[in-house]
Amino acid sequence: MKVLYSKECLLHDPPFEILSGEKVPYFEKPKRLTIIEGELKSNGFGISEEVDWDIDLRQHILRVHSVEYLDYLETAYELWVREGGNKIAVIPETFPHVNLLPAPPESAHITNPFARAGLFCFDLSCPITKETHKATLASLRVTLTAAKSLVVGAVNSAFALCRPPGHHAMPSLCGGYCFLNNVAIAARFIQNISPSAIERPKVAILDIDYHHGNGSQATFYDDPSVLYVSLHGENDYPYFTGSASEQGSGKGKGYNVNFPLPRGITGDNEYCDTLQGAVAIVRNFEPSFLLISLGVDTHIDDPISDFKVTTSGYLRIGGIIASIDRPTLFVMEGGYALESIGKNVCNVLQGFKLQVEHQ
Ligand code: Q9C
Ligand code: ZN
Repeated sequence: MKVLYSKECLLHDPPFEILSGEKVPYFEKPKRLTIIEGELKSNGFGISEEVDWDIDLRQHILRVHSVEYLDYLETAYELWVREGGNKIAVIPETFPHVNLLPAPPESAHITNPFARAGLFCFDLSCPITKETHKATLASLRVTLTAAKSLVVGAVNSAFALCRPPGHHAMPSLCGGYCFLNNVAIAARFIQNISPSAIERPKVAILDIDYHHGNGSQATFYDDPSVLYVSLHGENDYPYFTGSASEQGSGKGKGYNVNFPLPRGITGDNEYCDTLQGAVAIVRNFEPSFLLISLGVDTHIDDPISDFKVTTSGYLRIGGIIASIDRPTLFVMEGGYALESIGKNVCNVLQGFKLQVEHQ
């Protein structure tokens, strides 16, 4: 298991977010990463900070995100401050709600930085600070470096220890602490750098973050070459996606599978039973590569989520994922219980390793 990490991921550090109408300290903190790093180190995992500077991020980002959105992420902070916005961070104040509009907005013509803050974002959990984009690019570089080592066959499994996370980020929207969709970009990256012998290798994304990965789902909704399977809290954030009836469209019909699970009562046994079913679907797809959106916000102590998975439950979860038996890239997503986040992530990887050695 190769673990990739970059200190630049720590640069994104907004002081607050608005949660349930309250101004609270930002949950998606840099400390999450340093705690996990420490725990992995004390459990014998080697951690590499050798990111691959040859990877042209822009080219790969633009396979998933729009050029207008990338331009927004690059310039939002500067233009916002220049127009008198607060120096701490860009935070939207108006959203182009569908019922507010006579017609869809022509984003290229909307230049007011306050309007753009709402145009390219769907909630209040993505403040853009001066350093946000630098950290976002570092997070993606960590992910793609790890993906590359899988594709070239240097390793059979890797973990991208990175933040900000990605699975809520849409082609032209940030939201849910996410700016660039690391896993989605990695899926396209893998398909494009794989040796031409295998035409467009099939990639499966298994999303075990507590929240539905609306951005990953949207990116591949009509694409049968990328299977998206998610387990998540039913009717919880991001609220408008994640039902079992969302199964893909056109050629992609059947290649999007959602498992919403009940809030408040889903513990290790219920979770692992459903995960076994999800894993059977992934195996049946016969992907060349497996990407795991690894969130540990399913933990019983998570402050913003509502499942009851225990720290030892993550050992089982890792083992079940290993039974898919494909080259596997874990990419860090959510998880906000700081006292247990290190052990929880470590247990997924340990459970995976133990099962791999066993089979
Ligand atoms: N009551 C990830 O885990 N606020 N993002 C939700 C719920 C945003 C979570 C409020 C949560 C985003 C990557
Ligand atoms: Zn989450």
